[in-house]
Amino acid sequence: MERVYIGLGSNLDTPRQQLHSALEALAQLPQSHLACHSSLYVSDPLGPADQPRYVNAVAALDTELQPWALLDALQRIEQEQGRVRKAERWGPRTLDLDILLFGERRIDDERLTVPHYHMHARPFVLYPLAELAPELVLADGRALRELLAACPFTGLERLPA
Ligand code: A4P
Ligand code: MG
Repeated sequence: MERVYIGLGSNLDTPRQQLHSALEALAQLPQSHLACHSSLYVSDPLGPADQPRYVNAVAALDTELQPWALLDALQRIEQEQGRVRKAERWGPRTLDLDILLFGERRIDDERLTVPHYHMHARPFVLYPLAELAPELVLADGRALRELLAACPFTGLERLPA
């Protein structure tokens, strides 16, 4: 079993409902156990500003799946929830599921970059992750606490449970 952290994001078609459905789908994954998830956060869009605000969260999954099998499963969930991949980078989406961390592994191939390349400076990733694992230290030795200290809680709003 390895502990995986998954970032969830949506800014189209009732984003909160998208995240709740995605969490239910994560709980159904084979060879896996959904351990817990953070609160939901409303966040200002990073990238093109002419898109709705996002709802973001982080989930902790314990899994026997290999990273690429997990990625397949996450992309299937995105598809089932109506994700249409567009050319525009960082554009609006019904559901985005990113593998943030996969145990201590470091992966860099044509399909997967783990740790996720932008997580270190994104408040909508770091603050929810800190709810689940405040003492976390990344494989590169950086402590989550240090990353948080350099990442102001701005453009972010934690939703009540
Ligand atoms: N891929 C590589 N590494 C990973 C990984 N660790 N987890 C590859 C998941 N996928 C990974 O993904 C493109 C390819 O990345 C996949 O085919 C997979 O093989 P995608 O989901 O089709 O593309 P994307 O998400 O549009 O691109 P990208 O660059 O991953 O965007 P981000 O970084 O996910 O940003 N603002 C707020 N407030 N909240 C957000 O959640 N999200 C984005 C998307 C922009 N602005 C945002 C938010
Ligand atoms: Mg993505």
